[in-house]
Amino acid sequence: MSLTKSQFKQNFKRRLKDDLALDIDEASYFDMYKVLAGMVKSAYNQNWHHTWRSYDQQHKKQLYYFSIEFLPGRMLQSNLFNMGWLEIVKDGMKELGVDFEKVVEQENDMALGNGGLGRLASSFMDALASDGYAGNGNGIRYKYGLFKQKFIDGYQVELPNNWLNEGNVWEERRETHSVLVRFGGQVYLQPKNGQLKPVYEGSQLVKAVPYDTGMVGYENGVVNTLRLWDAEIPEDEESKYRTIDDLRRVEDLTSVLYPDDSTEDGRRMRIRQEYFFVSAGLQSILNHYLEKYDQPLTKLDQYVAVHINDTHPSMAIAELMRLLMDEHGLGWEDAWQVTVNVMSYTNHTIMAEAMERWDINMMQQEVPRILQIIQEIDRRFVLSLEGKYDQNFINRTRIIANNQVHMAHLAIIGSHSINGVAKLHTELLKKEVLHDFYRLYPERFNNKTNGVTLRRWMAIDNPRLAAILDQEIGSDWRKNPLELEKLLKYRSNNKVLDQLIAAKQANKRDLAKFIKQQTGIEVSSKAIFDVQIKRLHAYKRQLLNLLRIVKLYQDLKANPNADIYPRVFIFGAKAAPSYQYAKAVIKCINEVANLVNNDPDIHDKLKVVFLENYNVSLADRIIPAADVSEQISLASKEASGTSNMKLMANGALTVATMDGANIEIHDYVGDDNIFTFGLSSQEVYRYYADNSYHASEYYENDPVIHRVVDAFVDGTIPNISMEGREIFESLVQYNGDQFFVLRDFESYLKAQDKVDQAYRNPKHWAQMSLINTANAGHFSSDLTIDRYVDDVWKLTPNK
Ligand code: 9GP
Repeated sequence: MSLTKSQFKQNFKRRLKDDLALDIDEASYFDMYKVLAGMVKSAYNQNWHHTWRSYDQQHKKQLYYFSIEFLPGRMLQSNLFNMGWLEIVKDGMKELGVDFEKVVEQENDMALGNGGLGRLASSFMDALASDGYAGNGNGIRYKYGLFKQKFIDGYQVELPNNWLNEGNVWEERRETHSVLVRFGGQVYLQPKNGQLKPVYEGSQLVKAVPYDTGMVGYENGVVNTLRLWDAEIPEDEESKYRTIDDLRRVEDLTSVLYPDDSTEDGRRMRIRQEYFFVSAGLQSILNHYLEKYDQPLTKLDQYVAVHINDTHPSMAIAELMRLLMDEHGLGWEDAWQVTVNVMSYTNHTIMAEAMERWDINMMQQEVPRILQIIQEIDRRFVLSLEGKYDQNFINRTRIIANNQVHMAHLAIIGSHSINGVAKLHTELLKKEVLHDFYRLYPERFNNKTNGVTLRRWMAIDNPRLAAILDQEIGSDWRKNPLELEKLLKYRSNNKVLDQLIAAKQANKRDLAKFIKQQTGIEVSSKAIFDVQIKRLHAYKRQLLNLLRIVKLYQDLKANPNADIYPRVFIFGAKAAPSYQYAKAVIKCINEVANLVNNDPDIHDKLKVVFLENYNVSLADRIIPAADVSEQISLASKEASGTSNMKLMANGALTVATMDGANIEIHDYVGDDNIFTFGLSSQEVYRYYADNSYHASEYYENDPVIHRVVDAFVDGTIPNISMEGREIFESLVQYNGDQFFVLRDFESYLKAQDKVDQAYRNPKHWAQMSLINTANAGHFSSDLTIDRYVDDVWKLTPNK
């Protein structure tokens, strides 16, 4: 896919004419985006074709990564980069007098995810292709994806994210690969040719149509496939869709990500969505396998691996059993063996509310045959334990209990590999959360610490940093991330440190400009840019950060000359629409921002900026400019975190609890290059065991905490009478403060004081920052993928 600058300019102008009948001075930025993306796609299409043909010809084992979320973000720049075209196009555009950034900004984020889970799935897509493995994605083509967040009077308001409005240049509708997915009705079993076969009555078929997007590998000619499914009414079933409700139930299948699960309708829709993409994905895998590989289904596990990303796709286990038995005539034992060998599962959280359990009646109504199969898996599981384990153990581990289907249990029992996403998380799974299962299947448990696409977060998003790296250590770090360690040699090199300082300053100026444009808030790039970007959740403790901001505000009001190094607090976070508490925190942050930013006593010492609609393209802008990375979840609660990795790679220093992957970051950079604080996970578990944490005691006995928490109800922070009260009460009750915010507050203040002091010595700060960047290679998703490939999926690289 080689291209020279003059070829690019010529082709670009010609395509503008051929496709849109426009000269360059007549074209809008959106026209240019469409034409450029079209050029990129036609250029990689040949490789795409060649890649899947070669997998088929070589009968390569293929991985299918099933995920309810994918978050590729904008794809134009990353595709250009992976094809080796980015610099040529940037230069060419400049010579054509076109502002390339404006072209890039025309692309709507492909925002089919909520946070770390979806972004991880997309970084795995990039790494699989870049490492040359046959790995594909399988998910849902949501029409609206995750909502668009707006702040109105400081409140989060959710708007539909109509990302497909202007079309999606990257996708390809593959009508001929459509399959039918069956919902509802009654099912009973009838003997047929010596086997029991299901007979369906009153069920409805939905047509699943795949839309494929090429996943371009980094400079290696590999293009894998992300397959996202849309739901339509099948042509010859139209007569069965008579009511508006019927129509809507099909449309809604692919409307939004995470329908509100606080209502029965929402939960029902989630079950339908999960079954829809799982069934469609597995049918298309089997169709392809039988047609192109022409091998018996008993050998499926030699050629196919299916990965269950979090519990949402767990029904894949029952669905593969159904397909193998009902559609292809395998007996239970053969089907089960193949299924367990094909399936593997990653757990991404220990938060109980995220471990899905579905009401058995609802499953009976929506997916009756799947429920039958799950009941049989459960019956056999219980049978296998009887006599060996006591009844309590059996009740704790079985799939169906108290009229609920425990989806994580299904995933564990039906997979050959179960992994957590950071060392601590995997240990907690083994010792606490999934301990019973660890006793049953110790050999299935393994750790795979997450990783991030360093090429995107460093080379594309932070060209200033990348230029310094390329000049000092060469550019191989893009392919071999551990090369970044070579940077350590320059930790005392003043020239390099000065360059790093200058690059960060320039990135901060860019972000300051963007903040001004978006919010009207003026921030100084000389201040510390202190960043917390992640989903809004009580366990992530944005509130801890906010309490400290309130304390600093109170300190400055009491003494306007207090020696506080100027700081800009930057937040980006969405709260789930039905999560009232998280929304209350958003409102409070916004009101504190109003208060602090407009108080003349504060001068420029504190600024608080909450950027709306946090998504991948906003992260692309914020991360290169961060000085401080807030990773302050209660120890044990954050499975891994991935913003911690992106931020350290870009030289931000982490303020960290010993949680998730923070622990591994700490191990690599060493005590002196990270600011740790707070309870350890063992201490948290000890508190749970003896029930001895009483938040009210901290409120009563610590005057600083008292004063700060009172600010939420005494009028110090205006316009938060309801939300302030909610937060106040959650904190000060005897057994309140579920996430130990007050317990960790003092220790957090001390860590932040160290940050304040350390930043005053720019050279030393730059050294610490360099050490973080140099160690970031360990958190590359390329390496994480290598470990999945070797231990779990057993793939071989493409030649
Ligand atoms: O909360 C975890 C986060 O810690 C992790 O980094 C990410 C990717 O593994 O998954 C998140 N989990 C979820 O979004 C839901 O389980």
